[in-house]
Amino acid sequence: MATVPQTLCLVYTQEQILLGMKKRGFGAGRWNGFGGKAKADETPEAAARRELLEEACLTPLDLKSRGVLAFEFEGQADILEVKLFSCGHFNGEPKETEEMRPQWFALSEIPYKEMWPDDIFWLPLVLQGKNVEGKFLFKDKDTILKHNVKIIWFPKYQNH
Ligand code: 95L
Repeated sequence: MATVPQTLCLVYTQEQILLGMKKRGFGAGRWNGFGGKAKADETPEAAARRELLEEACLTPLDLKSRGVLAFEFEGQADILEVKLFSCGHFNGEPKETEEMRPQWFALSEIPYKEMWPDDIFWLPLVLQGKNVEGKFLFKDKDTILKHNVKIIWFPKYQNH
């Protein structure tokens, strides 16, 4: 039984969110945030920056820590511990890579039905400015058996 450290970065503005269509590997065919496995000796922040550059060709200018999500899959010993980040300003232009095809979506038109099924439980909270701590037990990649999401930080003021 091991905890696998991962990162996930949500790139969004007041109007839009950038998602990537995963072209291969785990989660292929779904609109994802940008992220992946942290390397040994790499801080979560460094891993999040590296993955955003590798997967979308963007350098974040205001990376913020937004909480943590734990994913357990039935019958698998490993638990994915995903450190969540967000970014609203970046250098570069979103560019398609081997892994991801990036596309902007209006915040009112997020394609939840083509995303991981846990997203609906926590992404709206993150987009409201809240930081979250979530735990999810999956039966398979389409089926959530148990979920729990807590708000760990709530903004007093919205800084626009
Ligand atoms: N925007 N959300 C994601 O990109 C996302 C959401 N949930 C997941 C659950 C398990 C997993 F292995 C990956 C994801 C994931 N990338």
